[in-house]
Amino acid sequence: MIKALSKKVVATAVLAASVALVSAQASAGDWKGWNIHVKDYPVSIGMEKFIELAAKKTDGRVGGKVYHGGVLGSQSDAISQMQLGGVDFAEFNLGPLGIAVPEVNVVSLPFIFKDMDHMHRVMDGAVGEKLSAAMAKAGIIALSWYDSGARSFYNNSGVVIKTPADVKGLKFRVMNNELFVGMVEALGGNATPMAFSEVYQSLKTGVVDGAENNWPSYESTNHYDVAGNYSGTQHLILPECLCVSIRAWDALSSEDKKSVKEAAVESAKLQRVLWAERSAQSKAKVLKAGVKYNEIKDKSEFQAAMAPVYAMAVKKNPALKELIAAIQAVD
Ligand code: GTR
Repeated sequence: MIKALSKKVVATAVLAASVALVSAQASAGDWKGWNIHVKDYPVSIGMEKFIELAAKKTDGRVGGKVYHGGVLGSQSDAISQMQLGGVDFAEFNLGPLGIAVPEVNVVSLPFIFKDMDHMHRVMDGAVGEKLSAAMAKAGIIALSWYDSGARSFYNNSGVVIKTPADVKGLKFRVMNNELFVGMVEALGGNATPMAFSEVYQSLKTGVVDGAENNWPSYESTNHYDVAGNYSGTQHLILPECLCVSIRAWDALSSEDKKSVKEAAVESAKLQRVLWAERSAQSKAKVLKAGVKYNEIKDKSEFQAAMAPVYAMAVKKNPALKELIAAIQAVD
């Protein structure tokens, strides 16, 4: 009896707390935006543009603030926060998002995209729509796709990576997703998932020998200062998304939804232009600072080594098979 009563008391308290949480949520004019990047990064400028346009197009019914530089936590924290209602909009890399939305893992398969243009065609087409639908089921509404270039390995051990054999024995930081651990292991290296904010220190103190990222992130985080060998493996071309929480989205009228979507698409157009510019600038800056860069023209050995990663992904989630075929069918 006492047990039953206390259960009821707990249930009532939980209900009260969640009602309080819901009512404490931001109104549409006061959205909280999560961003991992520094303020002058293409993603950051795109997000500012998005919220500015959204306000303009909805006569101020939608508005908010972008918190740059990861001050609201890591991407993994922000995904949970978005699902719980603590974050209203965000710009996520689809790599770590695969943990919350398994279908999204298809874009984290190394070399799945031929190049940036191919990735754009896929994401702006039917596969992009399927991934959006899967994300919506997880409480995350993808409004537009942002660029993040191609990721390559860099290290602080003076190793010039030309073939998979060169990766052997090196320890790399990867983003939070077991597929990325599998990717490095398939090349004979070791991998440690770690938050973005911890990578600089880990490279500096030798906790890891290297990491992998695109030119702008390699430059904006100063990783190039502590890991000066950059090898152009270009193993991952990961799209990013500008997203809003389903709670924030559902609270909008259909007219405002249309305006917010338009704002997001316009901001993505700007972000893609800024991305291309920043990539060239970042590359030039790090090369000038003394980074040793080697291009890898023939990537076929790296591609071939990825077969176990594809096998692992499909074994875990057979639905990926169809999505892989759909991506490969896009010219
Ligand atoms: C960047 C990406 C971030 C984050 C980061 C990382 O290129 O834009 O969202 O994923 O890489 O390596 O953690």
